[in-house]
Amino acid sequence: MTKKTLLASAFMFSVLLIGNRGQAEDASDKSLCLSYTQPAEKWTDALPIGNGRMGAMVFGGVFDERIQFNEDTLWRGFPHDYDRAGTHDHLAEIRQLLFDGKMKEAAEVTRTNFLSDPVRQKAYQPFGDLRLHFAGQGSVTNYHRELNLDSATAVTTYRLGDVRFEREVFASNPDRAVVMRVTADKLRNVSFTLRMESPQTNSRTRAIAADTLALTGQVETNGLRFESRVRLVCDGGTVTTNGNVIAVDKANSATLFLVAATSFKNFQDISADPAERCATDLNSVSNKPFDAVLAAHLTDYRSLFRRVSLGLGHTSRAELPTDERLRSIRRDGLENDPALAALYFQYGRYLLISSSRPGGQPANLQGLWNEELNPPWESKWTLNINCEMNYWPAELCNLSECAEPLFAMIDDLSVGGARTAKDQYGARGWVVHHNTDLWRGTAPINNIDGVWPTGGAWLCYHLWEHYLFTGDKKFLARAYPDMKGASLFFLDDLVKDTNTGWLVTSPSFSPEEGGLCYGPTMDNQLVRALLDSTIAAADILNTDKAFVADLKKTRDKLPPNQVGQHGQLQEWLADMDVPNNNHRHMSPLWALYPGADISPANEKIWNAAKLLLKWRAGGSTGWSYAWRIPLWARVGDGEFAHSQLNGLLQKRTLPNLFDLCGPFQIDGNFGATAGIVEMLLQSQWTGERDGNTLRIVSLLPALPKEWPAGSAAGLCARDGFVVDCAWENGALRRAVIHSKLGKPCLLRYAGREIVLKTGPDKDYLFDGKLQPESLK
Ligand code: FUC
Repeated sequence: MTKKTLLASAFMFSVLLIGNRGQAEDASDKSLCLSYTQPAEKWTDALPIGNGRMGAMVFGGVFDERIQFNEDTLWRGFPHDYDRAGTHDHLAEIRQLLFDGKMKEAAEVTRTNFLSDPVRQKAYQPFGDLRLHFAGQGSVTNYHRELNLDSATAVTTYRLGDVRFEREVFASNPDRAVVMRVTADKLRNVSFTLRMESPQTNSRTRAIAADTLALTGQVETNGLRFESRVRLVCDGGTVTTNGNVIAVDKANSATLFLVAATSFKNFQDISADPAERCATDLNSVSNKPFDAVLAAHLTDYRSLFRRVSLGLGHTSRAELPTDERLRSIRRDGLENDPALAALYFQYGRYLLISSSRPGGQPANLQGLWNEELNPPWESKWTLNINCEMNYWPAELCNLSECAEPLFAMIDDLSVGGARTAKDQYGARGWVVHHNTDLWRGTAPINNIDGVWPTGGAWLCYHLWEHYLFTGDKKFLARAYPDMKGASLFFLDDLVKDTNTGWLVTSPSFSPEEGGLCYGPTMDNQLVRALLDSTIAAADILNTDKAFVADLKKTRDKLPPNQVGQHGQLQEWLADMDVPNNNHRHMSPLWALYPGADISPANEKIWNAAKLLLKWRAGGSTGWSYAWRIPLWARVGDGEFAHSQLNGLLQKRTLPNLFDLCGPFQIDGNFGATAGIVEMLLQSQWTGERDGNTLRIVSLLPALPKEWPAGSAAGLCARDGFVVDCAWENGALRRAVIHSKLGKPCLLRYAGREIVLKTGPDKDYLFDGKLQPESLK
């Protein structure tokens, strides 16, 4: 495609988009498909589907199909609090050793006496596999496998002789099931056997009816019990059961309904009956016609997915299978396939919708997809970056509801975390360290790098951000006790640094750069953001005046961000940063992104942060590339942000577009999705105009030259704005600002700025110079 036609097609798309705000392209649009010309060989080639609670990986084998599945409450372990008796007895000693500069001794006492019991948390588990063996032989032609992000369906098609076969698989949220339909374009051609297996050693499969298999087991003694059922409904042909195998012979089509459940009720109660849960779900879904189940799935899924569209330009590479596109950008760069960046963005939204829905668990290190009994880092929730990164796109990408499982987890953590606060620190409120699991462990785990008490502060930032985006005061009233409890912990727990007089966390760690220390920059930023947002929340809710006064006093004694000898933002209280340390963690830059405290308003800190960002340079793990995208976007460098997205796709992306940390880890998918928004739209800062504080909404703040023309619709900004925009030749052409809440803002683009007063639920149209255009 020539440059001219490329621009023209982006322009056509923009016009279309502004005329249909928030509508995605037609369902058959291949720009929203991952596609392949061969079945998956490995698990990481298979295609993920999920309904927020169940996940499955579809391999698309011709004669032997495998569908590996998960349910998000199947974990090792049982209710357990992880607090070690006697930790508090060592706190004063550890603190004194740290203040005395005896870091090694402090680390030793901490390692021996201050970690959780047991020292490791529990692992997320694989549930089972459906194995289908199809009759027939001979050469296969026209093989195609795809994941359609607009319909959340994995489809496999091929021809065998003169028969065309098709399999569609999706995970329905309304029907709580994975559903698969097998069809052929000639009658009586669907014949296969079906088994259900599990890597769980204490499990067995049996037929419980002529058309139904049940897999039953228990993860460990006293652990979770689980059950999964699969039922086959055929059109024509015969269904017979032989032992624990179901055989379908000469049907016209066959539909499989798969459900799964455990005995998990909540982190303190595992007394549910998985068989009863499965029976309810299976009877409900398998009595409905396939078309009705599919229609309900599409309505539900599209109500979320179709809120946002993104076009970044299109080249002929977009016609290639996804794995070939990856190989080709590895050769010559993502700039040659901008549509792959857009696909990766929508894939991030797809993965969030598929792995995180109200009522389910939050997306863990692998979302909810896992085939290993011992997954990397137990596939837990790592709170010193990874879990939070999973939720960066939620508000920005118009998927606010998908953050609900995270908020429910924070509610849980405030319960267990209150015990840890009291037992380990003698403090009120609640605390969580750098990891948690299904049992909501809150004590410091693994080693001294687990002694990082600000996990709760970071999590609470998501509560506050949800309020900023939605203006939902009812939600804020629900979230406030968690924020208050997290703040209360720091009121009690911060200690006075004898050298400076500042109030600091101790002991702590700058993730995950040693050694044990007090008052690392990230902690100071996190606690400041927590106290600021709790003060603001109390004010909005008109409550807790005396408590707020205490919070303000403490807040003013927190260490400020500091500039060191090289002009860098310091990572620690002591000025000991090593120039060009390009550690994967960006901890001291938390207040630049995802926080918002570091802004051009404080030039000295702004420049120091930019220097540190430069030192950190490019990414290494997938998530570390991903974090660098929004950070560089915040300092307005679209080129470098794009280079990090390029690095992520070139070096840390699997054939199914899953992110690689070292092993598969989903955070990079989510972080990059949020990062792409940050290049196109920002709303983290406020400005003063005529004595009023206004939200700054910046359009195309870090547009890279690699995306000269494009359009986005349905992206969200704080204070309830939904933004569509289109650009050409690297310049804004049109924008539509939809105001949900009727708040004013300061609309900014390329050095121009206007004050926009809005009414609730109204649209405002602008041209590329921010001149108002009349509404049609
Ligand atoms: C943090 C990171 C690692 C990994 C782990 C799950 O410890 O530093 O790279 O992502 O979490």
